[in-house]
Formats: sequence, structure tokens, C-alpha cells
Amino acid sequence: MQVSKTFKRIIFLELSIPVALLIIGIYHGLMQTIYRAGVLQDTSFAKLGYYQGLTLHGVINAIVLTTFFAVAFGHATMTYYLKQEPNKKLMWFSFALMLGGTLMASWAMLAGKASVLYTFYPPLKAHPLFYIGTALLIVGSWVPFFNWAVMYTQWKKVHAETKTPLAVIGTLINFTIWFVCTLAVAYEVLVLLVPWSLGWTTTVNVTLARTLFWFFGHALVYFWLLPAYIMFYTILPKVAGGKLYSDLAGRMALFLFLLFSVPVGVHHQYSDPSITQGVKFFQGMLTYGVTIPSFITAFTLAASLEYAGRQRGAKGLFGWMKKLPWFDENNFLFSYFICGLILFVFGGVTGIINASYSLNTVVHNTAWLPGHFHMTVAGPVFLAIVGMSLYLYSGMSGKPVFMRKIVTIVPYLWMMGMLIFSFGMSWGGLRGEPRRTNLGISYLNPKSELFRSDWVPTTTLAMLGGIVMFTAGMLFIIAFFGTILRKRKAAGSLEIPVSEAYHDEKRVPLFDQFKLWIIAMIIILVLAYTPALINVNKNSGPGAPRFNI
Ligand code: HAS
Ligand code: CU
Repeated sequence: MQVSKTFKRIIFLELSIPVALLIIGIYHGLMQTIYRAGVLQDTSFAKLGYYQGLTLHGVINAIVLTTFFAVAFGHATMTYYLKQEPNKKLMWFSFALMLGGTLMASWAMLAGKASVLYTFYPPLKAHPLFYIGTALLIVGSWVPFFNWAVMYTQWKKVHAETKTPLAVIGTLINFTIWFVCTLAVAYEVLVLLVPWSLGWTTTVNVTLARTLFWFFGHALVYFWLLPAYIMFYTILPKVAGGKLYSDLAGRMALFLFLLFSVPVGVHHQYSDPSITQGVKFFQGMLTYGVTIPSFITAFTLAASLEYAGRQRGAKGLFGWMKKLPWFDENNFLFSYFICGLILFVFGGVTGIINASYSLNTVVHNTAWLPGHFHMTVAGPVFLAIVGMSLYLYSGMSGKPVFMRKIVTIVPYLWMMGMLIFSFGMSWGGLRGEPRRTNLGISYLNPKSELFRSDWVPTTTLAMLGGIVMFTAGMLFIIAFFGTILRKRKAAGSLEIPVSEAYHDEKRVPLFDQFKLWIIAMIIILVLAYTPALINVNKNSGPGAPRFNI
């Protein structure tokens, strides 16, 4: 479909700025693994310390890239499916807020004034501009959501009986989750952290801050995941050469995310003493609830891929796997999606292990955790984001993809690197290797009394994986900017592959409206979080400022 020049310009900026920042983000990923293995000391290179680098790595890769992309991809899907462009002034306004916020936070991090990691737990304190910048990035990402909600309502007035396209449902659900969960982090930042960082208040309620953070922080991981899921449901079956097994299953999964994405944050706080067992148990159970939509997705996608393989002439029980377009350079999106899904099998299993209270006591705060989340956010999420960024850019600019063969191989390289890295991290974690710790100056320094020889193989594996991933990431970045520098070959238009459904169920009203689901979401949220907040208020330790209720 033809889109306006302004629309294209904003999308190009929203896609390419975070990819440029990835150079810093990915570089710091590699350096983390090198410092942890004790091969280089953290002051030896570029003078950026371990914790400063870790903050840049987490914030750029997990917050900036994901938020910019979710907005750009949201604009693209809403425009493509509703055949209407969003308001340009609002698009610019949102972009300006997000960019301004990113620049502020980046300055604070690069100046070494915000080495607080992406979770910014107090009492680690950052420069006020780090918090204000992050808040602006978030507020900027709310703006398009309100605009899309209006576009959707207008569309629905005319198409009351038409099934709302799955990608539109997914985008609106994702941003509803995002809006609700970011309210808590906005409160944390604006009411607790900014006044404290400016010196207006002298103490901060650490447990309350952590609880508000994780109200946001868990839902954040689904805000990362859902754009990838939207692609898996609506684009993957088409690029695999088949059909989506069930459109209704996709809708069910997405609405279940609306219910269960937020009220599970306490599973990050199983070891926090101020929250009672009852609350931990309840949110632990809800955490198992939030795995259900991912299981539905796994089965639906596997069935869709099997169908695609059979359409391509596959025989036998597993023959379909061989027939999939693994290395088709004219269809490179497939390789990004399939590698992400394979990684997510391991990312999902390790997540379910974390969710168990008793197993969590073994893995919490160990290297196991980065092992888990790199197979989620740096697996399906990262690969879907970068693959789709290149696809959208190339299609809309009319410039052919640079180094197409390499582009198709990048996700396999990334996947291999990630499996080696995560194996090293998970193994190390089970042997007690801590996360968020500069091991090179202590446990991995042969001169230190603390030296742990059993962490040499684990950190070395993580470093080898890091080197492979860094290579893959850099090849992608070269291909992306190489494409931008190419000559235009066609007019360029917004095209998104659309999968047909194999079971094209008729419109089910329950799965084509938001009201009831949002009411249910609020009820579960209140049930899960009222006792948690009461606990925190009561048990946050002597001297901690409390709510006045
Ligand atoms: Fe997690 C910690 C539990 C999913 C990210 N998680 C984290 C942190 C991050 C993160 C960043 O309960 C660390 C935060 C920090 O800094 O402290 N996580 C879960 C559970 C799930 C889960 C139960 N996590 C994710 C996703 C993330 C993510 C998704 C990012 C995008 N996680 C936890 C817990 C902690 C935690 C605890 C806290 C631990 C602690 O102590 O601190 C579930 O949603 C997972 C469900 C997934 C599945 C897998 C479905 C598989 C699919 C692939 C199918 C493949 C096909 C291909 C079809 C059930 C869909 C087949 C084809 C072939 C050809 C083979
Ligand atoms: Cu979580």
C-alpha cells in the first residue's frame, strides 16, 4: 500500500536510530562476557566500567530498541490493516519525546552518572536526567496508542460485523498492557526516585520501589514479546508457505496475555522478605497461567509450520521440518523467526523453572537468569525486531537488501552464539556464579583468594558465545546501514505478508472486543497487588517512608 512521505520518514527514523545505538549496546554485551571471564579488566578498554557498560547494554537493547520498534511496528500494522495513516503531528510529537528522553538517559549513562543497571533499584542512585529521560521515552510511546485507539473505534463503527484483524487486536492489547504497567514505573520514577535524586527527599522506600518496578518489569517482557508473537501469527505462516492453523487460538492467546501479563511481578521478588508467602504463592500460580498463551502459541505455530512443510511436498512424521525455507535469501524473514522460536523453547523452559518458588531459590541472582532471558528477549524478540526492521525499511524505501545471503545466515550465527552463551551462563548459575558482578576482578582473577576455577569453563563458554553473537550483530548492522546507503530501485510501499487462516473460524464476539477483558484484567490485578502493596507498606523496614493511607 502507498503511504505518505512523512509517514515513511518517521518510521525510518524510529527503525534506524535504535539500530545505530545497537552498536554501543552489542559492543557492551561482548565486553561483559570478556570482563566476566577475567580476560580483560573493565578499565582497560574505552574506560567504560563494567556496571556502566551493563547499564548501557540493558537500557539500549532492552528498553530503547524494543520501545522504538514497538511504536514503529504498531504504526505499520495499524496503517496497513485499517488502511488509514495515524495523525502526523502526533507521530512527530511521540517521536520527539522518545528521542529527547533517549538522549537524556544516554548522556547520563555515558557520562558515568547513571550506572544503576536497567532495573535502577534504589539505593543505587542515578542523575535525575536518567529517570526523566526514561519517563519521557515511555510517555512518548503512549501517544500513538491513544491515536490508534481512535483509529480503531472509527474503523469498528463502519465494520461492526467484520472480524478485527489479528495484528490490530495484538497491537492494541500490547499497548493496553504497556499503558497499565508503565503507570507504576511512572509513579516510582516521578514520586520516589526523581525527588530523591534531586536531593529533595533524603530516603527512599526500597521495597516499595522494587515492587512498583516489577509491576512494570514483568509486563515489560510481554511488551517485548507481543510484537514478535504478532509476527509469528500473522506473517510466519505466510513466509513459511502455509497457513495459520487457527486464527481463534491466536486471539485467545493474546487476550490471555491481557489478563496475566501484569499481576505476576512478585515472581521477581520471591526472595524479598517484606512480601508474605500467600502473595508469592498467588502470583506464582498466575505465572503458570501466563505460560498457557505461550503453550497455545507453540502448538498453533508448530501445526502451521507442519502444514507449510506438507504444502511444500513433505512426507512422514517429521519430513515437514526439512521442507521449510531455512536458507531462502528471498524470504529472509523466515530464518529470523524460526531461529527465534527454537531459542524460545529453551527460554520458555528456563522461565518455568524460575517460576517455581523452590527452584527459584537455587537460581535467583545467579548467571542462570541472564541465561534464561537472553533466550527470550535476545532470542525471538531481538531476531523478530531486527529482521522486521530491515524488511520494513527495504520495502518502504524501495532499496534492495544489502548482503542478502549474509542477512539470511545472521540469525543462525546468532542462535548458535546464543546457545553457547546461555549454556555457559546457565551452567555457571547452577554452580553459584552470580549475575550483575564483575567477576574478572574477583572470582575470575587467578591472583585473588576468591578465585573459582570451576567458573573458568562456564565464563569462557559465555565469552565464546558472546564473540559469535557480536559478529552476527555487527554483520546485521553493516547490512542494515548498507541497505540505507543503496540506490532506490522501486517507488517503495508498505507491504506486510498476511497469513490466511487454515481454520478460519467465524467472528466470535467475545474475542473481538476489549471491555470485558479489561474489566477482568483489572479485577485480577487488584486481587494480586492489593495485598502485595499492603505487605510492602507494613514491612518495609525501619525508617522507610511509607504511603499515607
Ligand atoms: Fe522470564 C526473569 C519466569 C518468559 C525475560 N525473565 C526474567 C528476566 C527477564 C525475563 C529479562 O518466575 C530477568 C529480570 C531481571 O533483570 O531480574 N519468564 C518466566 C516465565 C515465562 C517467562 C514463566 N521472560 C519471559 C519472556 C521474556 C522474559 C518472554 C522476554 C521477552 N522470568 C521468570 C521468572 C523470573 C524471570 C520467575 C525471575 C527470576 C528471578 O529469580 O529473578 C513464560 O512466559 C515462558 C513461557 C514460554 C513457553 C515457551 C513456548 C515456546 C514457543 C516456541 C515454539 C517453537 C516452535 C518451533 C513452534 C511456554 C512459543 C518449532 C519448529 C521446529 C522446526 C523445531
Ligand atoms: Cu517475570
